[in-house]
Amino acid sequence: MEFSAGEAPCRAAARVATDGGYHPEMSGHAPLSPRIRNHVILVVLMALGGCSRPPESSLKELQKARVGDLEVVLLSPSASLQPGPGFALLEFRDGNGMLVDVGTVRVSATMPMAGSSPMTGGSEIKPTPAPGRYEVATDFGMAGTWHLDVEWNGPAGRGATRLESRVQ
Ligand SMILES: [Cu+2]
Repeated sequence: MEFSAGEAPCRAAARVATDGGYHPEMSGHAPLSPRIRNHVILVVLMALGGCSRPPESSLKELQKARVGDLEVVLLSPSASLQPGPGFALLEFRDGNGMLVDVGTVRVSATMPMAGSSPMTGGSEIKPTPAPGRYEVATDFGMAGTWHLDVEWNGPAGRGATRLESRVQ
């Protein structure tokens, strides 16, 4: 949420767009493809809603889970997932932090509700040109702790894990 003093939010947004919004220290990772970068820019611009909210200067790692040799990482343009339609990235990495192609991935988003069946959220997943990196179109109906159940099946074998993430 930080941009330097005196820098107008709209200018900061332009800077995010130019940078592609990725941690420079995440070397060893393929940079976001132009298509995904545009998607991120679009989402950031939509999220700004006429530059009323400050942009994030990078994607944040929200959650990680280790399954065998694989690390499953949830990333977001903002410090947390947010209610309503949104955007996140899911990455599968090896022990050196390099992306790993895991083939077909499925994600389901549910929220346990006291006294009733779980609430279901949107979590449409699409592969990106970088094998091992997936974009997730999220849609959470309410704030709270959501479960993202992730399953994969492909070159790295078959596996599953659950990421618990705070939507706020
Ligand atoms: Cu709920």
